[in-house]
Amino acid sequence: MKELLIAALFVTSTTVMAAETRFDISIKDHMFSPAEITIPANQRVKLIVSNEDATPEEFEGEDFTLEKVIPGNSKASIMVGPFEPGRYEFVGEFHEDTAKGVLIVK
Ligand SMILES: [Cu+2]
Repeated sequence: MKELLIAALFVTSTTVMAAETRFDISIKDHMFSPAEITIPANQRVKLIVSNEDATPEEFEGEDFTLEKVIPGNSKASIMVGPFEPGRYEFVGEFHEDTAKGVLIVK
């Protein structure tokens, strides 16, 4: 778990270059939508994670190393990969009972 202050420095603008491979995920009622995202193997992709809840959430990889706190009502740009084909689970660490998701890498 990272300090909110530090994490806030990593929350970037959502301006995205057209050439980037980008996937949008939202958090609402402490659940990810979509909860399954299919991404291409062997390339770095950008996840735009929009936290629509008023409370902060921490996007945390279960099967990969990544932690980022997303303050309430804000968006974060998160780079993941490159991954081998497979399933890579992630959670919202602050609400792990409901905030679960998986990257399907093909
Ligand atoms: Cu953590």
